[in-house]
Amino acid sequence: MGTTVRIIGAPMDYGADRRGVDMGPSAIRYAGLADRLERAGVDPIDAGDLDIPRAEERDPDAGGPNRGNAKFLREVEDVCTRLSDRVAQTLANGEFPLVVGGDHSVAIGSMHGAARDADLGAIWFDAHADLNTPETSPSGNVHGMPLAATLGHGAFAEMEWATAPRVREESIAYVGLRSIDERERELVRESEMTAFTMADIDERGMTAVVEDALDVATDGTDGVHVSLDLDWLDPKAAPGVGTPVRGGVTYREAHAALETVSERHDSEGVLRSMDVVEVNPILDEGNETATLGAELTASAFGNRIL
Ligand code: Z70
Ligand code: MN
Ligand code: MN
Ligand code: MN
Repeated sequence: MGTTVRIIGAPMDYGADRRGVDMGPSAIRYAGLADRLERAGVDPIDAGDLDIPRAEERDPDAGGPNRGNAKFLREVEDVCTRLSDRVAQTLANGEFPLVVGGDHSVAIGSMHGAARDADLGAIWFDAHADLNTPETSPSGNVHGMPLAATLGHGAFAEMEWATAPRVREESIAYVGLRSIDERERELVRESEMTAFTMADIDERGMTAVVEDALDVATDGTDGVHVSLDLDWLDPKAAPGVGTPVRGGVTYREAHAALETVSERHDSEGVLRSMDVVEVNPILDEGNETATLGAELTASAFGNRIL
């Protein structure tokens, strides 16, 4: 019997400036996510979407005393608290949680849930470092903060719903970093996280870099969370994202990366949870980015050419 993969839709767009990522879960489903997973050899169950009120009905400036510059922090807290419960429940049932976003702030909830009963490593496939806090964020967008939240940086230290004490800096690896704020650069340099930039991929090749990232995320942990932000890819391959950044990974490199993850999972059972985020169907061309999100997820679960 194959792994049961529970698809949890999180159509949240509180964390980003441009509307549209809330349609990501629909677009990724329409691109055949469940069928592709089935062909990859796992048993998908679509658990539907979390209930998420529209941003227009909410006040971006509401939220606790440490809200700083973070927009919709109260709403993000509400969604991530429910998502964390869902992810933890899914794991307790012996199923694999696959969170489909939504903007990247959903990762706060997925990691919080996945790290309740396990020391969790993480691989962050993203153009961005996502290490801002309510104090340091230049945009106030929480999708630029999920790793800071998980690690309990700045005001997040007081937010139990966000911080996951069992995720440690030394178990986190970035792959494909290329757009980083000045304060984030200092933090990444000072931290014990491992950062593989686009330059590392150019120099060493995707497969070697992802093997190293897997070593980092599996060393001393009980499992790995894979967080796939579609803006990791070059805008030519993935135009439908809120924050396109030139010079990203190619279609083929991306598949090679997720195939490398899946090969390690086949031999060592390392994967624990995953999210696929930041698909914006309004900005997409022919649902291409959503399709790529579905394809890459299937690659992570063992889909192969032959
Ligand atoms: C910038 C900020 C970001 C995603 C953009 C951008 C962060 N560092 N994250 N797109 N997914 O506003 O914090
Ligand atoms: Mn991100
Ligand atoms: Mn990003
Ligand atoms: Mn341990």
